[in-house]
Amino acid sequence: RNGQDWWRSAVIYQIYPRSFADADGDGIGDLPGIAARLDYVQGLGVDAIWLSPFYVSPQADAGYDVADYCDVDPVFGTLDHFDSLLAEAHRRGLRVIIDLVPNHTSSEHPWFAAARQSAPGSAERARYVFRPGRGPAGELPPNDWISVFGGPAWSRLPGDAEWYLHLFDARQPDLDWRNPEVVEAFDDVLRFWLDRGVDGFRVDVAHGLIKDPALPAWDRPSGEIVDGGARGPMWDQEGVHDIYRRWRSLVGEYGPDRVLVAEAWVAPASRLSRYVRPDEMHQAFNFDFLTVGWSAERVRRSITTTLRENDAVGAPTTWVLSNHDVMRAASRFGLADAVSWPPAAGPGTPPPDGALGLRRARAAAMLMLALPGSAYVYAGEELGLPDHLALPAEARQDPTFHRTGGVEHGRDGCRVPLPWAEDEPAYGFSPSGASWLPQPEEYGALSVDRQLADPQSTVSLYRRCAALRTEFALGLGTVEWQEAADGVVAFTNGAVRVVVNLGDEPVELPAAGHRVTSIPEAISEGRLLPDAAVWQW
Ligand code: TEU
Repeated sequence: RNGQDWWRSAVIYQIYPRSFADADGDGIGDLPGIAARLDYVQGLGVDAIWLSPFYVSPQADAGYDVADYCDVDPVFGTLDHFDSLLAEAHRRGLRVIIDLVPNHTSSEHPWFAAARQSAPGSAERARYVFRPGRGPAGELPPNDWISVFGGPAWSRLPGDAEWYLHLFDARQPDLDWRNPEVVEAFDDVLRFWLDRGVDGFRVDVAHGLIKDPALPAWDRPSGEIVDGGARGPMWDQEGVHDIYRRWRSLVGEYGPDRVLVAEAWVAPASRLSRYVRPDEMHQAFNFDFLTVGWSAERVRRSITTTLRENDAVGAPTTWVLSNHDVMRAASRFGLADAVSWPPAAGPGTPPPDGALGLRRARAAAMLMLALPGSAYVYAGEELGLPDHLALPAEARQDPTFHRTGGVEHGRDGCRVPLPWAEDEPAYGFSPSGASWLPQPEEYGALSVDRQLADPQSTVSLYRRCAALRTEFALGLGTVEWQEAADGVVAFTNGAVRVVVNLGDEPVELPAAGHRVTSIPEAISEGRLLPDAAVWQW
């Protein structure tokens, strides 16, 4: 596990600090809470953790609005807490990747405070994208760009002549990455954390840092997904690659084991693979896999294409089934069409079939963990948690919900604090019983203590598969497709045959010595039931 290129086959566990475990009782998870649960994480058999932002932040976007890149928000702890979490993780053989949010700062970052007080044309404003408005009195935004979170991508400070760009919330002003001062400041941020010993960075909105300098009209075809395919003059511009080449060489100074992971909503796969050319990032999230839904044909195509495009540049493929931005798999796969986009539909969407969703989520996890490359598991997925779909509006905090006036129900449902102990207040999330979002009652029966004691539970399945994945070196293997009925995905990876039934009919299985199934009753009379998966060897 400590060899070079550990990341090529790693299982990486995403921890959302607010929601993982609370040590100090304020109802918000923190770094000491994570440190106290590392035995559990290690027991899952994962290779690394990725921590979502814990930096100083007013929390307008749950920490993706950073006011100080080189310190810990008091809500999460201190730098000392970070250092001891890192040391404890490393002692257990777990690597630690942290989030880097370079596209925008918080509006409370000292740079923005300075820009606010400075005149148009000043060096303080040149770190951001300030422009005069259109219309006789500049009362219209500079162009038609809209924010990923809804509404215009431009706001004006009270009484100000200029507008500033924000691809996300108005409290997340975009930086101007053509400004060398910005570039150099981030070199220091990377070094600050690399010097402390982190194993890498997950780069937020990696496709957005450079905008077409002319800021041309977007002319977005109506109905087009805002950032899913990432077309438009603010996404996937050529200049971003210069930044990643620079970072690759900076990170390389610290040895071959430190990695960069791109969060880039870029399609098609051939375009995304440009982020993982040998002198750029090590990995990019494969959101195609996340958005194909429950269709054997689309799943096969996604696997084939992404493996091919990543092989072409020598990068490992990644597999992502969930994260803190999308509906949890156990709910998503239970939606009527099981299509996972849009990821967080609004109140009008018919509720998912929870039992079906969980069955499919377990099968999908077995599919993902059987594939070569690197797999990302969002904390709570290993418990088969559903989204909290019934959160009351007043509890919801995600700007997506508020900026769309509730048209999108936002991402709070997948961010509800984890249940650790069925019989404790807040299901063991916090010693005080507090929880920043209310937990649904069904989380009790899904709590960690109960699942660890049950060999048939979802967490037991994850642990078993992660161990077998290591034993059979599946992460470094190759996919050989097998002849299969309609609706069925079947392949071998080394000694292991993998069959996933995404169709409506049971399918015949060849006999084999050993097997793991996604649910205990997956196989009946030698046939694999719909919505089930098996590994045989
Ligand atoms: O998300 C980037 C992004 O493009 C998201 O808008 C994503 O497409 C969407 O959430 C899918 O529903 C990153 C972070 O993961 C997200 O939590 C932040 O809100 C966002 O950047 C801004 O920093």
